[in-house]
Amino acid sequence: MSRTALALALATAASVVLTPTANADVQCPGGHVCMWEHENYSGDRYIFLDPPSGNTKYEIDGWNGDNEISSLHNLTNCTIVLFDDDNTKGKSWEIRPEKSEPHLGRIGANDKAESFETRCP
Ligand SMILES: [Ca+2]
Ligand SMILES: [Ca+2]
Ligand SMILES: [Ca+2]
Repeated sequence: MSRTALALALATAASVVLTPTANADVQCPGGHVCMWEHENYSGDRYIFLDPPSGNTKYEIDGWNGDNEISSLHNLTNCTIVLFDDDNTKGKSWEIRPEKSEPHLGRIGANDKAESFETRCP
């Protein structure tokens, strides 16, 4: 290996090390809304989406997420509104743009959400 190739290889290795290496299961890339089964973005990631502009309603699956969501990443410029019941009905909780909530219980919403709406510019 030439000196240049070695330097390049080392630089590549260094950049790989510097890249955030979060567990794939807890990943939520920029621009996405992610919701997890457990607190601190753990357990199953039931919701993973890149919401369009405007207001969009979503159903949380009855077997995979209803009354189970415990933490949420909102890496968007949208307000996320969680609803206690299906069809965006019932009590609601607002998550502001670029806000994440590792303990939805702090706003009284642990294991409550059954549907949600994204309100984007
Ligand atoms: Ca839960
Ligand atoms: Ca509920
Ligand atoms: Ca639901």
